[in-house]
Amino acid sequence: MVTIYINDKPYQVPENKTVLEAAADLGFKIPTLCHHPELEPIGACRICVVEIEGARTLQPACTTKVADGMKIKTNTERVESAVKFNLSLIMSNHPHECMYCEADGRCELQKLVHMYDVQPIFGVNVNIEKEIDMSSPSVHRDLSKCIKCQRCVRVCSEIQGMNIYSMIERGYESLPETEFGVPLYETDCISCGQCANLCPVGAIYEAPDWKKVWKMLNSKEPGKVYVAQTAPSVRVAIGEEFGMEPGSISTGKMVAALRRLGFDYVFDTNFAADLTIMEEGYELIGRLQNGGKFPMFTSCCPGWVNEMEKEWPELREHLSTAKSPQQMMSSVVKTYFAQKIGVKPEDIVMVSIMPCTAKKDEITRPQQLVDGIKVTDYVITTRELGKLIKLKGIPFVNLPEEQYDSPLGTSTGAAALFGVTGGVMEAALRTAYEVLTGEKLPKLVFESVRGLDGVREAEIDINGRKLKVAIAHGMASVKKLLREMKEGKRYYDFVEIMACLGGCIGGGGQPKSLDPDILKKRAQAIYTIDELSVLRRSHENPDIIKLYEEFLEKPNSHIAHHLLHTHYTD
Ligand code: HC1
Ligand code: SF4
Repeated sequence: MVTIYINDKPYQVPENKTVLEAAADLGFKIPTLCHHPELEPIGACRICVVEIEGARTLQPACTTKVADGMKIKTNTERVESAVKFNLSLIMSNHPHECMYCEADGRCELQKLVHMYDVQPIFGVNVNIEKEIDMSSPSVHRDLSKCIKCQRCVRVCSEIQGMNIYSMIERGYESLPETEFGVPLYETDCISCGQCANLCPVGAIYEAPDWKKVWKMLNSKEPGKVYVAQTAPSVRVAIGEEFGMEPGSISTGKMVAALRRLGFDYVFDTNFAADLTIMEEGYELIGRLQNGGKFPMFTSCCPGWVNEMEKEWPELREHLSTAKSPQQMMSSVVKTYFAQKIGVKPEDIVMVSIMPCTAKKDEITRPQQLVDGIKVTDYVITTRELGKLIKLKGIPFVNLPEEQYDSPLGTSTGAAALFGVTGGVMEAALRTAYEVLTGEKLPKLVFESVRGLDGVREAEIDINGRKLKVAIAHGMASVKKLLREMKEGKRYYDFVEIMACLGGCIGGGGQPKSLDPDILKKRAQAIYTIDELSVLRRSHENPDIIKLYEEFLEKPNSHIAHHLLHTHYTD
């Protein structure tokens, strides 16, 4: 520990901390813009400057380490006028289009400008003619709004290991660009949306499909049936859009809000996660009993599927052929459910609410069509749903709790786990173990697959066969694991991959957050949903059992393959 002085008062702090971290731990709020708790600090924006006794110039708190006896001032006039000056420099290079910007209301620059009452003293000098890159169905880029914080560059390289952007030009001309400036969709981008999630302004954002959904719900066509489905991790994050505590479980309010937005039916993607476990679990069981490609990889994360096709084509036959729960749900809705309510598949409009931008990309894949029909019509992110609810003036926090519609609304605790890294594995193991042994699991929770380490592994004994499993999340960790497997340093039977840190709870479409514990809080909420569930094994879901009896016959049947499985391309 060392002693530092903040605004003349002494404090004991750990010696390896930065001034920003130490101050935050002590409750001092230092403003930041380029800083993000997930990323290495670079001190680019100079918004977090503080006075340090003995230093000639103001120092950025994010890159300055504490030292014994250091005297720091965070609240002097000199500091405040430097912050204002730096903000007005940024403002002079940023369009003042807040009212119709995608980031309106959640823009970190907008908040700071308001807080410091900054005026545009240098005028506005922006080339707003810059073309917006809308090549990707997932992520759009309007670089006229870029404030050069480099968060997109850093998250894409440090956390995702993708290196899609690098800074070109210098000073105020500098911009995060793709190699040779090609449109994003022509690069190796996997559509994870992490760059959009960490962008503090509206320079990178999810493709705004909320506009289409808004228009559609405001002019509903007679004879059409409007259906929504909600992914496992949306319910533990959507509350943040309305100021609720991170980790709040808002399932019932979210269902109620979707009905008030105009959806005729609200179904639970978790139901389809149980269905995925049946299809993928039986695929694993089949490979174990009859032989097949090992290791087997999960296939529900579309960012991972994109990465596999682009960089690891030799693994194509190792991926489960099971479609993602999103696509299984939509396939079942436009066949089984359409028949039940007596409407044609083309008269159902299916909207998915997902924490993920790559889900927008997934639905454009030709091999996801069922009998020539696109099963999911629109994907909107958690943030976009928040926007729609606000636009409609729905009082989210005070809504009553409502239930999902039946029969595609029942789900188990195993399905809930899909929303967090390790969850698909845990859900699959619960079913694989009990089906293969014919016995109940002595302990339902697999502690060894839980946690937030980038790569985790476990060994599970099933009927004397030691099943070796691994879990990886955050594409940089995933790539490391795959490289080591390729070099023969690691061997597994079954591997779960999620492109984003934390799994879907950390998806690119989730509410933006600067809380360093955000993933832990959302993960805990997911585990709580599992613990509170009456049913905790996918194969015990009564509506899934009924679906097989009435329609799908059995897991991996011919019809199940037709509707619920896919293939991958080169
Ligand atoms: Fe996910 Fe999935 S868990 S991919 O992370 O398998 O997006 O939440 O919906 O499809 O169920 C995302 C989350 C989600 C699918 C499921
Ligand atoms: Fe990188 Fe993901 Fe952004 Fe693509 S979407 S540029 S892979 S962070």
